[in-house]
Amino acid sequence: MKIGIVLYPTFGGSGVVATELGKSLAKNGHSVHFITYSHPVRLGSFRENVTYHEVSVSDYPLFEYQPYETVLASKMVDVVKHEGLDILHVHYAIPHASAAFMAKMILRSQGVDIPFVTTLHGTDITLVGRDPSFEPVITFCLNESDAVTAVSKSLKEDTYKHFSTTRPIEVIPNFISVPADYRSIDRSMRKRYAEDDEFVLCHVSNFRKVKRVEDVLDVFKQVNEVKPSRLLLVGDGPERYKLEEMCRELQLCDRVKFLGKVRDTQHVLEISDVFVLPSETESFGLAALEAMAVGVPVISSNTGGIPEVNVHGVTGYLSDVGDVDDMAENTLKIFKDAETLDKFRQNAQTRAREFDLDTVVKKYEKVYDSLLETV
Ligand code: GMT
Repeated sequence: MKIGIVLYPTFGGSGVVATELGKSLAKNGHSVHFITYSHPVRLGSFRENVTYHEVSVSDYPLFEYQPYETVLASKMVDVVKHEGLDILHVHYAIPHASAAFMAKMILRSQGVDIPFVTTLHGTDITLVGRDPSFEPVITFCLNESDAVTAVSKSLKEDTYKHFSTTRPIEVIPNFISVPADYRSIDRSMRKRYAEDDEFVLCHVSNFRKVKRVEDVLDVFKQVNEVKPSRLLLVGDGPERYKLEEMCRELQLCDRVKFLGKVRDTQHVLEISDVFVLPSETESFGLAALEAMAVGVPVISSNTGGIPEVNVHGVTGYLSDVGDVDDMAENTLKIFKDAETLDKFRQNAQTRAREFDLDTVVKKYEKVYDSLLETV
């Protein structure tokens, strides 16, 4: 099959899912064409069956805002026609679904029929998409997509709550390729960040308000007062200055390390004892699943799709959004003794296996197959 994948090329979850899906489809023998504005961060170098098509918007003085969506739609038309694509799969509704609809209509006028799948990832529905400045376009695109998928049951419900659509939405969760047993992971790098008797807490995100990274610092402060610990913060974004200042105020600078954007977060997760995800809303929480895959239990809020991933008292703990005292208490429960920590580690990795990459990728292939049967 020849598949066009439209995505954000950044560190964000939707881009990671789209890139890993494309890589896996290419491994399965499909011809995959990534269409976006820069080289996707998780794509890596040259690989079989993968082509990258760059969308580049020229800077004309008349435009106060560059018409990315128009250029993207034109690029889709071009790639579909000249590479002979069978299907388009767009990740994150804004503006990818409306650009896909436009491309589909242009192609139809030229006698080419192509179905497009829209995968909803979270903020395209729960935060940005439901805003009146986007809502009518998103509703229209949901209704016009040939198939719609959402990454959790919670996101599917949110979509029906916020948009007037009755179209079927299939839940296809985020996925992971679970590496070797966590006990065989080389943790020698840990020495550079923590003493043997200290615990390592970790958080990975884009440091937007919705992630509530300040709660991570509050939780860390409380935990560190009882059990000497270190905190590794991975990522960057609008809240970083504020958080660095908060660190100074809390006098935690010697214990907290801001690592910035890291391409391969797995290695940081591997040397961590607990992953903290206190988000305000989170449609799935891919970052938590990535932590669990290397045997790291999760301390999280109980919002959105997180309870579909993190099992309370088994793979970590869930607390109400903003309840940092409960999160700190739960972290200390996990750190109680070596046996308890190990049990949580084991449970986390076992649970992550339920989101196995190959099984989930087959679900997307099934969606493509069913659409191509009806063309
Ligand atoms: O977390 C973000 O803000 C990035 C965002 C994205 O679309 O790039 O992530 C969303 O999609 C991920 C992949 O499906 C989900 O695992 C994240 O939970 C979701 N983020 C939110 O809902 C806030």
